[in-house]
Amino acid sequence: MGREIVGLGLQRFVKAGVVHQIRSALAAIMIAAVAVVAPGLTKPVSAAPPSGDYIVALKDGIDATAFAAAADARSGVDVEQVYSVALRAFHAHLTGSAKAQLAQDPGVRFISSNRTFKAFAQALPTGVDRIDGDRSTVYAAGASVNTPVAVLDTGVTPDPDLNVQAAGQNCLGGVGWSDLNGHGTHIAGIIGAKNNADGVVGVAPGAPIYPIQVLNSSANGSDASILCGIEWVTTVGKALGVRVANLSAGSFGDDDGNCGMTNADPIHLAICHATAAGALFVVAAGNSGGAITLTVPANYDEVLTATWMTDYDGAPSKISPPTGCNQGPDERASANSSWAYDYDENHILAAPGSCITSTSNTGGTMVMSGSSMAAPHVAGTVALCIDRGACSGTPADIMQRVRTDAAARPSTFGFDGDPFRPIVAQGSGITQNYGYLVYAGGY
Ligand SMILES: [Ca+2]
Ligand SMILES: [Ca+2]
Ligand SMILES: [Ca+2]
Ligand SMILES: [Ca+2]
Repeated sequence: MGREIVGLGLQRFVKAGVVHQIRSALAAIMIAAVAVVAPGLTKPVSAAPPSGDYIVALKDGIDATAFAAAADARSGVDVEQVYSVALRAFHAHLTGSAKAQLAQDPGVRFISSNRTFKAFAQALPTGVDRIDGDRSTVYAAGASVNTPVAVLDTGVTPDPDLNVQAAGQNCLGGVGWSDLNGHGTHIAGIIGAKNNADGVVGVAPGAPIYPIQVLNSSANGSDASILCGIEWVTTVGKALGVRVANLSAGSFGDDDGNCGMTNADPIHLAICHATAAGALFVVAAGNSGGAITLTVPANYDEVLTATWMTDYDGAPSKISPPTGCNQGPDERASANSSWAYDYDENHILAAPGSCITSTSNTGGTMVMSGSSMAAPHVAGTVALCIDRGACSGTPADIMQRVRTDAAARPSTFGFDGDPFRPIVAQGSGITQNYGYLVYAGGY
């Protein structure tokens, strides 16, 4: 029924795809010959497989693998994946009655719908220069960063300009983590492209990149795949020294201020556990143009959220948009970037996200825009800060160190929308907080 992927701490149920087809075929046969009893079948086969897609979160102390196995043996329950470390939970397809039964089980904390997560990029098109990655000690020495970063995204395609590690994880039920979209490879390049004659240079040049494929070729994922990625960070990633994870994707949801235990949010619970285990999650604010209040994980206080500002020339000067890529005025918060109300301003920073050139999954470079591109500028800065010994302590300590260093820059370093020149919505008078521009030049 279940198979443990050795060394990964993940129990994956080998059922998605093939077994479902077999079961459907079996169901068809049984419908054709109603009187036939299938000996040895411990689980009744229903005519239609359970269609409800859920995350079942379990209470502390419950053995998730054993619980999921027992649940899977019941009618109307198809377990797909089990999580034991970042949180105790499993991903399953359930019928309505099976869900109602499970909800009554004393071992169940909550059952939530398996939401869709989408990447925050636009398939359009000199951020490292703008945040002064070119002034870091590593860059000046032509050296490399040794602090690894997990990229939870569409995968990362190996490229001579990237230090992609052999270890990774496919959280979509497939094999390998090559990037068929381009989003993940582009992000990896912003974080850690090598300081050499080729391609581009990242904020943390040469940083080891662990590709964790949680988004498909259309850059969509779900609670289930994201949970698998967080589980990797908390288990294998932790053993490999991964303390920074980039997640440029999100979904609709609230921050309950209680790690998801009040509003049944498995991603929040898992991120709280992963953060307590030492990993800082750097996430994209989103491209809604509105507040991050309704976007997870951007609204969680435990993560470092990157808003998106526009810079075209790698400098605080204001120039016209380049040919073929107009993302609004230079040196302003993007009108499409999500922003924070005052109560969320203590876990945000801004970074360039417009018309960013980085590594392409098909070789060479490509241009992309979005808060997806802002987050890796911040994640790279965090890796650089840890690598140079300026950042230490808990994820919260590290987050506040890079925020404090950004805030210490003179106002001339910043942009329209930062705390020196806030953008206040006309009419409502609400301040749209984007945070200070992240600064990599001091490490
Ligand atoms: Ca510069
Ligand atoms: Ca390079
Ligand atoms: Ca919040
Ligand atoms: Ca500029």
